[in-house]
Amino acid sequence: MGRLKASYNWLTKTKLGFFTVVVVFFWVKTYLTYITKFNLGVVGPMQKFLLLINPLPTAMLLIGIGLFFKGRKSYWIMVIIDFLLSLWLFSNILYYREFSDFLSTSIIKTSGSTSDNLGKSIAGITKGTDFLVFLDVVIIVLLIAFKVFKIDVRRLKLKISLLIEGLAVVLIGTNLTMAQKDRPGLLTRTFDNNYIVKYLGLNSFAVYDGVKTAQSNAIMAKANHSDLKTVQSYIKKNYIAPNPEYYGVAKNKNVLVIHLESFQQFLIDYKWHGKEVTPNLNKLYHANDTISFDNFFNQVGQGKTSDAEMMLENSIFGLQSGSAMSSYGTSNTFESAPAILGQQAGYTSAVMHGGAGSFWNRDNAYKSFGYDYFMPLSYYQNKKGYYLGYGIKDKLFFDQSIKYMEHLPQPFYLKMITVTNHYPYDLDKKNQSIDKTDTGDKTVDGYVQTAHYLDEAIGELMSYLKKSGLEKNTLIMLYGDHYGISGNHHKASAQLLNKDSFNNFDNLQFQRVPLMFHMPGLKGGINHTYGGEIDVRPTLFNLLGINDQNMIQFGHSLLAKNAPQIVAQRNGDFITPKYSKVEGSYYYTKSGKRVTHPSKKVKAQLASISNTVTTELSLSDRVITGNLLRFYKPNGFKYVKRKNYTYKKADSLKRLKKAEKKSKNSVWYKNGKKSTQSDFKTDAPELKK
Ligand code: GP9
Ligand code: MN
Repeated sequence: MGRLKASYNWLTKTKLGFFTVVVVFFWVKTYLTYITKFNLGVVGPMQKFLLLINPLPTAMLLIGIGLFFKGRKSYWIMVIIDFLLSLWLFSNILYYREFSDFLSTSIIKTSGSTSDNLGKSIAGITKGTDFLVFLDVVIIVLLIAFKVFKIDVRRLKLKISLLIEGLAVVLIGTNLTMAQKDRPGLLTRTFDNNYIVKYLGLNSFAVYDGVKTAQSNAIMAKANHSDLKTVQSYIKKNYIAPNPEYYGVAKNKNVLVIHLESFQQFLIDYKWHGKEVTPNLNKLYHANDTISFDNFFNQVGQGKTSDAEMMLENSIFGLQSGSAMSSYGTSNTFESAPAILGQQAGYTSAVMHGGAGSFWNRDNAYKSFGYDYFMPLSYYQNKKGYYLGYGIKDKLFFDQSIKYMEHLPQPFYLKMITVTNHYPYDLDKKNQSIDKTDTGDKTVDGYVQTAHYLDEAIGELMSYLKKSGLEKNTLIMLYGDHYGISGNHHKASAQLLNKDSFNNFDNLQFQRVPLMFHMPGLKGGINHTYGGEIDVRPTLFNLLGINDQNMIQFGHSLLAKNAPQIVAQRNGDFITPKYSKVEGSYYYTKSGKRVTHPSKKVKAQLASISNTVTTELSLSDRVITGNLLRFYKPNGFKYVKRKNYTYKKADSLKRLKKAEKKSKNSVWYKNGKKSTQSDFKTDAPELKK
């Protein structure tokens, strides 16, 4: 009894006791908010533990500021900080409800009060329970007012205040270390704000985001018109005209971009236990009306998928570290494929993806790119067993995408991002229909299984496109975004390729991914031109007959007879038909032999290629980090206004309906206003009754 009383007295009569109450209340409520208001996808004991503890250190640190003051002031400062933190929590609850993402500095700065209609709809989206985040503040104020808390006017020893703040800092460090261990690259790779909140908490996210924004703003502020001029003159000098034979052969066709997750070129025609791993893609690859590239490389850096997307939509490289789409997708000006196609040729643009909209900042970056519609996971039914890794399984994803695809006004530019063939390649039994490989490397052996699954899903989609008649007026582009088997699996890679050894040179060659353009009547064949993701947009525009001569872009049409065929890697390595550079050493691309005693001439040649590569990478970086496109409006191009875009499901679908009515040419419309859903046949076990 005495102990209890003593504790009660300590809590109510001392400043440290008061601090403890405020912090613990804040901690508990933040945790409850995490689990009831956000959808952070917490899995495993480590993530659960970090989610539980992460509100504590920053609460201690920030509310602890009050400890440095004397008398009543000290109490009120703690209460005010507590209130401000709660207000931040509250704002994030509302923002999250609309956008499944957290408030960031660039959102606040670029949205102002009108865009995203956030201001207008606040009343509409607020729920009564949201206000509970203020409950503890109210209680604490009342307890002070009714003198349950006795103000302890003594000044706390500086040593103690410092000790508490120091402890908070140590806890933040520990939290960070544990988080980085569970998720390497958490802060550098910038995949998803949800991840940072999940691991480090809402307040740490705010600080992290603020610091990052301040750093990039400083660089951006220094950039000016003359930087743009430098880039522009380089691009002009190196311009390569598209291939006239192919120019506009797909004019006004729909463009269906199929993103083959983690799909490497070696899988094409690959057999395991006598069975083709990807029969449907193989058929497409060899079809007479498919242009297939067999020396096409991914060029991604840490931003993986998002770097691929950045290059494909903009013909601008990702960054040396982090993801350009995450770090600059919200704030920068872009002149991207969907905007150009929309403005120059009346295309309706959309992305469909069975994963979280916030991943790689897609929900914001797509607006900057000018995508009319973005259908992420929230547009899809996600029943038990549907989801694997980063999104719902590909067959289920395609099946559920038909009902959106068939309503798009034509011509459309639609990107479908698959996700099942993603590390760790761990497909459920029911969906496995080919044996695992037997290298003994756990992270490698499932790869053929998920790739096979993806291929089956593509087969189902292709049948739909044929049946519904869509194939006839659609240019289908398929590409692999990046490696599936990383450079840490040399032994297993050698086994898969039936080679005696596998070195860094082999690994560079292993970065080949598919690129195919398929359209009935297209003059196809296997094209051996060397190229990379940076070249996709100019190649696509070549086929579509879109003039991109005045665009800031670093790639060239791979159909051009005089394509430069220098494929840069993000780290400065490169591949050309003759030479490859791997971690500073040169090799002959065909034989894989080291270039040991280069003649003067060869030396000069190698230096010149290296120079081209580093120049292009650094000019591209300047475009992104200096936000240089804000200084350049190509003739006839209208800047994209982010605030004109919303991807909220109800609004978007309403808008789509209106657009469809106006265009009268969607697939649904042309099918006598009947759905083509039944043309999609799937053997997905999840849908079997
Ligand atoms: C998630 C998916 C995966 O939405 O695109 O991205 P990745 O890990 O491949 O970069
Ligand atoms: Mn990817």
